[in-house]
Amino acid sequence: MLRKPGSLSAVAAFVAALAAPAAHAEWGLNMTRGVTQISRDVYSLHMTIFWWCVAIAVFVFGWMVVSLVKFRKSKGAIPDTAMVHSTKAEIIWTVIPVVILVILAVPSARTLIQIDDSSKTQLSIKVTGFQWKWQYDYLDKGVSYFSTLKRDSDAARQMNSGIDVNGVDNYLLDVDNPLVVPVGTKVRVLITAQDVIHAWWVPAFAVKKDAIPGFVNEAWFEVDADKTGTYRGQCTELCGRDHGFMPIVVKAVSKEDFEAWLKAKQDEQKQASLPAPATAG
Ligand SMILES: [Cu+2]
Repeated sequence: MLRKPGSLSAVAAFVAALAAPAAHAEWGLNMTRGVTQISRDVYSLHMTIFWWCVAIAVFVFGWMVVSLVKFRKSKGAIPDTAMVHSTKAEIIWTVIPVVILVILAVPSARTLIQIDDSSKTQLSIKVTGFQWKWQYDYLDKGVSYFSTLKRDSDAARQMNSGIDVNGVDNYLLDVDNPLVVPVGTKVRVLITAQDVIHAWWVPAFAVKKDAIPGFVNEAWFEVDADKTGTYRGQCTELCGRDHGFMPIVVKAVSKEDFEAWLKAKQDEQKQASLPAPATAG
């Protein structure tokens, strides 16, 4: 027996995971459905195209297998030398794929246009990638800060640290200062870098953009009004030694909570920029 024990159950689990949408999040086999309209559009596009591919594969391989079995040599099949060219067949196998491509191109183009439409944004944040951290700059709000891998993760990742990483919450996926955004608000992110190329990626928002020194790339997202929560991402452009240690954490909060947070942050940063009080003596 060549088959490894359990391989059948692995196949069954794989099929079950494909069939049950709820399993996707846990298994991470499929795309994230996300918490923005764009991310859901991207997901449904992905699924539509996936099922078209499945149908095409079933048809093409089905036809192939049937032909192989039905017209095999042992059954006395003789190669057809007369029909080496058929204009009719060529037209059919050209027109059908063209029609399928057009059917898929229309919703794809519509979504692409939406992804690029960063008009009427209500809040702009400049995101700058560094080796190996992120800087968030709330434009015209006077708030700017760095977001770095959280201390406990950083300590645990050190060679021979002796710390069990399983005991660290959100190991390598947590930061000291997360990006805070309001839900139900169209947020524009202007993405750039200071040293090498990084990429800012938050799967739940379907946002993934290169951060390139000297360039400003634009993206936007609007978290559903009822989807407050913490969303995580990572740098997705190999940017050097600590590429794996510059995660992204976005906290989506209610508009009121965001205003309160922004106010507190503005006061804190104003305070920090004041000259130090003269010491007595
Ligand atoms: Cu990076």
